Amino acid sequence: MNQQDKQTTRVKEGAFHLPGFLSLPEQERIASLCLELGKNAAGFYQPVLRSGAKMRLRMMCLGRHWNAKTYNYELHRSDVDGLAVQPIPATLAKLAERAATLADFIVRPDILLVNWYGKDGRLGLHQDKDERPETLQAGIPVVSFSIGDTCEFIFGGLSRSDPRKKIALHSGDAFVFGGPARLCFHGVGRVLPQTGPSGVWPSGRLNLTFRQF
Ligand code: MD6
Ligand code: FE
Repeated sequence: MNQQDKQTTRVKEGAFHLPGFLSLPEQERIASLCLELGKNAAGFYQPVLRSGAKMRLRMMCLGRHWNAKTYNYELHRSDVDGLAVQPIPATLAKLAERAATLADFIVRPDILLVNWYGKDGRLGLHQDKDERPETLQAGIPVVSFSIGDTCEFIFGGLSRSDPRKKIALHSGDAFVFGGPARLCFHGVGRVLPQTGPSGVWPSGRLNLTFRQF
């Protein structure tokens, strides 16, 4: 199937779900790259928030590190082990640029957050607002890829109390939000065990979010 033939579902103005954006070979390539990078010294770790709570996922930041204590981006993982962050593989950034194009956005990703959720993985309702004010103001999108088990993605509005939609994100789906949706609240509810394609990801769900600082 040609990329142009794939559907793009507008969830709200500026927010797009691209089911099946990644082919199975692309998912396999991304998964093995993330596993490889994740085994390096500056690989996966479990972030601890400023409240002292452990996040219910494993994380690896590429390009820049997201500090879970200060919510700032930095070149060394000062809240973890002080190691320098690994770069974003150019092939992955290109794929994210292509997804953004399908949603009529332009992004040059220089940050990639890789999240690995186990069966009890969760991500509370939040806004992505730690990038540069210019980036947020311009509505430059975040592009997300899902690989492995399906999750319940929760997508709300600009206020925490706005109504929310639940969207199932399957292995290979992309989700893009920018423009007027850039600061919408969102989170990850349940991860549905054993729902991913066999042999692509060891267990649970892998999520990649590409951002421009
Ligand atoms: C996740 N994603 O899907 C978490 N943020 O595991 C996010 O928090 C996210 O999917 C910004 C834009 C797209 C996302
Ligand atoms: Fe987010």
